[in-house]
Amino acid sequence: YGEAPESPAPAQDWLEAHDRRFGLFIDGAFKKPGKDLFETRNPATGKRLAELTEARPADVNRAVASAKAAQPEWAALGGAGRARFLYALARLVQKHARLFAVLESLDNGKPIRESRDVDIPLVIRHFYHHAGWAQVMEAEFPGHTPIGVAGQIIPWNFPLLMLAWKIAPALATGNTVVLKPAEFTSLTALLFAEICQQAGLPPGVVNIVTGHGPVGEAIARHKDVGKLAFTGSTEVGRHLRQVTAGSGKRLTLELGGKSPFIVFDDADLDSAVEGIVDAIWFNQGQVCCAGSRLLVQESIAGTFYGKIRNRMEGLRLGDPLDKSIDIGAMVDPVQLSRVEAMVARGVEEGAVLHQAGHALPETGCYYPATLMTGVEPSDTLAQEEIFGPVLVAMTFRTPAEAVQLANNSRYGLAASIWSENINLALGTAPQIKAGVVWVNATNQFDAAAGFGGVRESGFGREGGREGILDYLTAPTPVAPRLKTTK
Ligand code: TXE
Repeated sequence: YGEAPESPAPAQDWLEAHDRRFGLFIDGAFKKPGKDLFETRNPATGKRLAELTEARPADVNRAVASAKAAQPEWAALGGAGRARFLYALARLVQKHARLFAVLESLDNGKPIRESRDVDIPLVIRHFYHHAGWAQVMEAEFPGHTPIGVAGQIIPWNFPLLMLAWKIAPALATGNTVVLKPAEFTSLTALLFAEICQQAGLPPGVVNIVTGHGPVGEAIARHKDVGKLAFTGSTEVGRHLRQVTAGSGKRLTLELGGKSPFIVFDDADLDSAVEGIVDAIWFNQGQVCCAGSRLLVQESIAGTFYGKIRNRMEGLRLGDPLDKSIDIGAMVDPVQLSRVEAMVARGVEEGAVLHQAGHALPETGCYYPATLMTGVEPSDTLAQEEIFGPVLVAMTFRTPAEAVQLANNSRYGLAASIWSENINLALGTAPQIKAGVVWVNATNQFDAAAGFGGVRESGFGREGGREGILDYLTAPTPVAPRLKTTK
């Protein structure tokens, strides 16, 4: 790929072609930009990228009405008919992969290496995978029916990937969609709307409405939305559960996490350090399943911390479009100050701060790779989601203590175990309360595997068979006919 920075030109050209002002995508067409606009900025420079429309309640009503009107015909196409569109969407994202990757990095601040090699390829895979499901839908799920209109609200940490996780299974199963991207990162969703037009997707099957929290809430409350899928903070997830209670809506929530990363004394420590890089410095730690709580066996803690600190110094932080960068910008100044405040609080509570000596750029939302040691299990740092490049370390003596510490959390999204003793690793894994447990690995995602949490990390699964079932209504059981004898 070469060493020169990736050029922002394709994304800038695309933005210019739209005069840097976007309307809502409803009923297969872009509406004129509204009167109430808000800005989306590049967090690496602070510069404005574009203005977006804040949807009004009437817009949400129109989007839902369009999705509702389109749904019966979309379902009637049958799985094979819908698969053709999902394949077309996959191929078109592939065709415009570079534009998507650059736009994502400009809007979100993530390193281009990640958007290019992780986010966008996983998006494409997700659409291909669900095209496959669509083709076998009737054979695999006889008698199941789509729910109808799916309302979908997504966060800013993996903007296009979260869109794919939501839209692909909904379309495969015959539902239609009203999706709200996060206010900080709506651009790739709007580019995706154009892709829907290019694919010839029938109007109303996908609607994209931009705006802040209240727009999401209007979707959640709408009587014609039969299913709500939300990924975001635990606080908003809890609120949406209350809002939808008693409405008969199906709900799936993918919320926060504080995932343990457990290192036993016999682990391959160098591999485990690379695991840490992926677990907590990937996407600046803004990952729901980030391995943010390091639990390390006491006898090797000193050695392991030394290795981590060494590796931290080797990480490169800076311009997200620079192809050699490991750590880009955090998404927004508010998120950055939230991380700064939590680290300051941790230091007040007695934690020891180790930060890489990166030269931080003068402008932009940058935060250095950070390790906090001397943390107690009950400390704020050990309990609250930080959602930044901050690893919080604690020690344990025995496997039982590791399990007890791992489960000492209100969350349960993911966990990672490192040991060369496969019996120890596989014996420990099922004792951990989490939606997924990785062994000698971390942050492994696949469209074929259901992803989701337990406890306050939410419920429902995205991906795989379980993800499909979350968008279907099970057939009504028919009572067996009894033979009657006269
Ligand atoms: O999340 P919000 P924020 C965590 C992470 C982060 C914190 C706050 O700890 O620091 O949450 O981030 C929409 N009704 N995660 O404030 O507000 C909102 O517009 C309906 C973890 O950005 O939950 C956006 O589209 N929708 C997480 C989406 O919800 C509402 C990823 C998420 O934003 C709404 C993001 C309302 N009342 C943050 N209020 C993960 N699990 O990966 C807001 N929204």
